[in-house]
Amino acid sequence: MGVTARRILLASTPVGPLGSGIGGGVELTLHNMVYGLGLRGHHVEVVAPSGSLHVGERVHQVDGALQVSSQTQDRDALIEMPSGSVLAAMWRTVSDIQGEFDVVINLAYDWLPLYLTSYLEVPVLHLVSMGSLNDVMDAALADVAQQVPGRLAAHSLAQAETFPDPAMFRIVGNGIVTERYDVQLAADAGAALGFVGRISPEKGLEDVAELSARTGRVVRVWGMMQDEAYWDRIVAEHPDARLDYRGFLPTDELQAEIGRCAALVMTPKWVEAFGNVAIEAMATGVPVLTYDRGGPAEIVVDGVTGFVVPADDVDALARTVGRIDEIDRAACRQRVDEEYSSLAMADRVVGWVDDVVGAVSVPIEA
Ligand code: HBI
Repeated sequence: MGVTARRILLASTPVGPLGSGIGGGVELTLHNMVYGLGLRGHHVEVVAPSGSLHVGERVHQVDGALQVSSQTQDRDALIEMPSGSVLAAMWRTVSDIQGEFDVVINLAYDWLPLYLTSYLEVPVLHLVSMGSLNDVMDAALADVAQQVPGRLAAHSLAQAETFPDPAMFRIVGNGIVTERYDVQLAADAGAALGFVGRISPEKGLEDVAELSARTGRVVRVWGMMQDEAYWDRIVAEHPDARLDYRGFLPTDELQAEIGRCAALVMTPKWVEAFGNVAIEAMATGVPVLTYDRGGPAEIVVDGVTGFVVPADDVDALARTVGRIDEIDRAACRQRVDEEYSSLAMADRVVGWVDDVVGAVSVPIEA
């Protein structure tokens, strides 16, 4: 019997058009879901702010004022809806076309889609992209969990645990298009370490500088220079650190550069909901040295695909640098192929959809 073809509508983030990079990890997640679900024979369309790149069978491009990022809000921030809101217009489109779909999966970290969940005929699922940020969102998520259980998913247990009731969330991990990553089974002897992430305080670059100073290893740093003052302060405070800032690279170039590193270092100071860079590095065969905090600590298999040390313990991190050669780089890639490929993620998403939508919709011919 053929696989049941699902007609899936993905509602993107309202903070920026697809391809602008403003949506950060959500863009990577959406692209990967479209690719994996398409590979499995499902019909996927997207609703996104106008100016978005084409992706999937069709992108419904919606005009309107972009939403302010939740990350800039504090805990008691009120929900802001700009006049001419693109988010409101996106969900008017969702409502207009809902009859053509078996399910809508929302990727926006916003109040409106949550509130609309029980007012649409089509089942709406929410893949929550960040940890708990403010009280209004926490309450809206709790309302959805109470009204229609089973509709919320998170990328990692650590992310779910930032909310009052972690049990509200199904954990679905994440995935990347592994075909875009070339595994490099050997690094140059004494090769540099790598760091990938926005240059911003929550990424803990001061610990990376400390690590470089203690081990004498060069750390190549890739990422958008979001906070120049922060960077300058770190360089000034760590004269012995050997940090080699290499700017922001698109995925295809970045993966080739990461693949030449001896290991990727992750020193998150906040709870990363997932940590896509960990699976991107492992996909190129590169072990990951990370703090036991957030998503990366659930991705790295300690001693197999890298090492997990107590959070903020730079000494422990420095000791793992001397153990990098214990890791089989092929095992890093294998772990990604098994757990974090587009198909593995798509299968977890379809399993979630099946549990919510249940009955068969349109069988694909065998
Ligand atoms: N803020 N309001 C809002 N909505 C989003 O969907 C959103 C955001 N801030 C950041 C963000 N999405 C993504 O960059 C992260 O979820 C990865």
